[in-house]
Amino acid sequence: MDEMTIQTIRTQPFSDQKPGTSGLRKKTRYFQQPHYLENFVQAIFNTLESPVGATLAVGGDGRYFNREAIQIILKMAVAAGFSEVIVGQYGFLSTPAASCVIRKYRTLGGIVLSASHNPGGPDEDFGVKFNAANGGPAPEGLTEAIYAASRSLEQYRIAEMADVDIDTCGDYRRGETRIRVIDPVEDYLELMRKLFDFEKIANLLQQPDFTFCFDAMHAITGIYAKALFEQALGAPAGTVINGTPLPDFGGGHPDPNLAHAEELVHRMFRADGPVLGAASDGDGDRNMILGREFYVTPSDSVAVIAANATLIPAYRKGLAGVARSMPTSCALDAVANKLGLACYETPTGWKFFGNLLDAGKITICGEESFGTGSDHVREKDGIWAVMCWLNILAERQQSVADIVKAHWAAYGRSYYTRHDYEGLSNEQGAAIMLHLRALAASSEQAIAAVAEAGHAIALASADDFAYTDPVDASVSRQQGVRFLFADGARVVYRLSGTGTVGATLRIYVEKPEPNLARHDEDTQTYLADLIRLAGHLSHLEALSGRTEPTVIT
Ligand code: G16
Repeated sequence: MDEMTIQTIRTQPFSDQKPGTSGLRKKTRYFQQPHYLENFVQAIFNTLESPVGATLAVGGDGRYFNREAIQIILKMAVAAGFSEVIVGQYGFLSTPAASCVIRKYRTLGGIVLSASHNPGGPDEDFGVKFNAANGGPAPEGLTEAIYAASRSLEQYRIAEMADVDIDTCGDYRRGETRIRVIDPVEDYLELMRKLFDFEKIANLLQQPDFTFCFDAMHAITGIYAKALFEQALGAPAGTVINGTPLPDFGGGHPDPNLAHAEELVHRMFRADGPVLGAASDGDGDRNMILGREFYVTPSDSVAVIAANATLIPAYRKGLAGVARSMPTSCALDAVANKLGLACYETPTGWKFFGNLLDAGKITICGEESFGTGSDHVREKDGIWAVMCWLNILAERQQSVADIVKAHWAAYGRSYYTRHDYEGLSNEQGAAIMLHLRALAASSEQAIAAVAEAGHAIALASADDFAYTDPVDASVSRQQGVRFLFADGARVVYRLSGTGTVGATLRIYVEKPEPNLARHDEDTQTYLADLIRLAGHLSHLEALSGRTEPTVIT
């Protein structure tokens, strides 16, 4: 056995290591400053009950600084006494694949390096998340404990050892620790085989009139999509575009929405475009689904998947229940109502689904922020969502648009949009939320503000969303201010928890439309009155000087 020298490095605590909606995200250079990453990793290790003798999973989305960060984490994991560390080859593991690996090998948890859909590069973003033994994002209690540990940290421990060859699969010994470099795709592929009808999907993908385009946006899903769609399922080579993961995502913004997945959108919105289009984000947990000249909102996507779940082998026996985050549209509720399923409404953040999934209360869940998933892992899963659509298309042999329109006819359509105001100062963001909270707290003032804006429909209620977890009774407050109207319409406001500079205000606007004759209207036009009202209620222009959103989804 090699003798390992463990160094104890004295350090100062950083006061800003509080994880956001999904882990700690900062500018890459900020993460690269001396001791910053090390402090946070040590804070995680100090919070775990017993790293000694346990197994840890490590991987990331391949963005700039991924490789260097992994070597640091390996050295610190050796110093912490883990008996085994499982790391994806090249340092790759998509977020859902990391969740799959943590669950399959029953590790104590995993460190996933990603800033998700945020751009990567020396001047862009980097991030570190810790996932617990269930494979899911650390719940709030754990992130709070990590933050508390980071604030009093005076030293960290790191092994003096040669870098591990993470480009070659195999076992490496460092002191008492075995480091296993594994194929990042294999375990995930095996899981997909258990869930879906590979034969039917392969037949669909080989039909001459079925065309499919998957945009990996130069990010991590390229390796998964090529192995799954092109190799295992026989889709023609070239089905996966932008399929090589690059440290800077080719200079792009790896966020699968209509604004950023430009190449895919360009291919899909033409009369001879592919039948199905899909994209995933930096770390592979988000997805966007498109049909030929047709956009499926994430809120509709999860509703359609839930409504058709019994066509998919893994869900043939039906669903235990479903869940959506509060700002996500109520399309899923309509499905749950009709099918007699429980539908839970959680705060934004995948971590809130973890308890419901672990307790067997829900099978499928989703968020407006391009996240869809099920109990197969404890993260949202972009490739899984695409596989659901492929399986449903293979069974129904209809176009994406026809499936969604039939869905609206059966369950009603919920017109839905999100307007983002990026790049506000923290003060502007805080002022807008402060004003909205006060307004929601006084029904008299809220009713007056609605009337002043000339809105004809009565305000039914307004509040700042608070959530009591039905499993552990923990309470999360201030999760978004909502104004609910008598016709079922909603306007919701919250600040993003995933940005790295300033504040981003998100305004979510929704209105259910049961009348089939009104299902073919333009979303922004249909919702124009509510969008105007949303600006008025928030005093947006007065408090931020803004009149137009930066991104509309
Ligand atoms: C993260 C969380 C999601 C959440 C999203 C929205 O996504 O995992 O559950 O819905 O952030 O974040 P924001 O606070 O910006 O609205 P990801 O893909 O960035 O990990």
